[in-house]
Amino acid sequence: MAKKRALITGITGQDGSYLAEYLLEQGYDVIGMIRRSSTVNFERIHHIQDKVTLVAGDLLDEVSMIHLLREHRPSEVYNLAAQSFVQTSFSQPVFTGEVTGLGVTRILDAVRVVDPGIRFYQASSSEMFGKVQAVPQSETTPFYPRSPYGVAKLYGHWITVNYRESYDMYACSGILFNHESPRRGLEFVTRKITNAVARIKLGKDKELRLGNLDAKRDWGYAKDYVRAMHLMLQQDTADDYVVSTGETYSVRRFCEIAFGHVGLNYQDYVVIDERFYRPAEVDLLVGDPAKANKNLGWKPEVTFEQLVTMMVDSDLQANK
Ligand code: NAP
Ligand code: G4F
Repeated sequence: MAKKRALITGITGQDGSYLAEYLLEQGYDVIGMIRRSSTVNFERIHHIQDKVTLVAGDLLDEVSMIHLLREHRPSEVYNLAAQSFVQTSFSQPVFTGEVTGLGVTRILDAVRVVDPGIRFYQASSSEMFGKVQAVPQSETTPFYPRSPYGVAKLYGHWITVNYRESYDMYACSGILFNHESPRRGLEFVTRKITNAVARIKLGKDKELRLGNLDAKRDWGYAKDYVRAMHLMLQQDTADDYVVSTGETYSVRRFCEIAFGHVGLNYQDYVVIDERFYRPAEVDLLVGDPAKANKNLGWKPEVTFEQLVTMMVDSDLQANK
């Protein structure tokens, strides 16, 4: 049987790197789309760089994607690329709309033009639930985004549904709740905390400045979540799925466990800093993963506590 071939946009990101590893394990040819920059940023994929094909393209440029789809002919496309940091979306709302919102139309349309038979995954987000209209949130919960990022993701979600319904394309939207790992960017709160815990423990820093400690998130492990992305594209019919753990914890609780893991009390080190508050906050996210569980047979394997301690241990090693 011919090898399956997948294109991943955002392969240099946290999820892209785990998904590439997973698809290689499943026997896929993996094509990774990277955008041009003056320096390479392959830290997350350097260990698999010789096993994947990296090609230049940008979500801002539909022509680049038409060319690379024509040349590489993937059977599956995973659109993970985005301006993904919520805080930045408040200071760069138009750019975020261009990449995270309209970028989805550009790649979907490139797929439609080149081969509408290509299966398509869109990285949608629990940020779309924003000011939540129900607890827990499921595929039928109404959306109410609270940031330019959330609004852009909502556009990406609906355009994916629209292309599925208009052109009979196999296009899925995965509504993923927060997922973290030792490869998480340092600007996101989990990695910011675990990196600071390591540096404080090693005597390199004295304090950690954070914003809202009372925000609650449904945090899972990124490696578990990329399995769900792949499963969504292996079904008889395309559909949308919530992917989450079903548990929620505050940023404060994350701090407690992370500092506690190295024998410290977070209250001695965390300083509240207004700069890290957002103009509009998402107070509580907790997803209901029942549909993914039932239809895809998907379940997370790593618990919240295992996730926090894994990230602290990794940052202790990296900061030595
Ligand atoms: P990430 O680490 O921030 O990675 C984003 C990726 O997008 C990077 O590879 C980045 O490339 C690429 N990118 C940005 N702008 C681009 C452009 N104009 N053209 C091509 N590539 C571009 O994000 P992540 O955490 O892996 O998340 C993956 C996707 O899932 C994102 O769409 C995110 O919004 C969504 N999501 C994430 C979570 C989560 O908790 N992690 C939850 C729900 C949804 P560079 O390396 O060149 O910057
Ligand atoms: O780690 P965060 O920046 O993630 P956020 O905003 O939930 O977004 C992440 O998850 C989304 C899925 O729901 C993704 F779509 C998105 O791409 C991204 O991956 O912030 C989490 C919470 C927020 O409530 C924030 O206000 O932590 C709070 N927080 C408190 N102090 C902080 C800080 N967040 C950051 N980044 N930095 C702080 O100092």
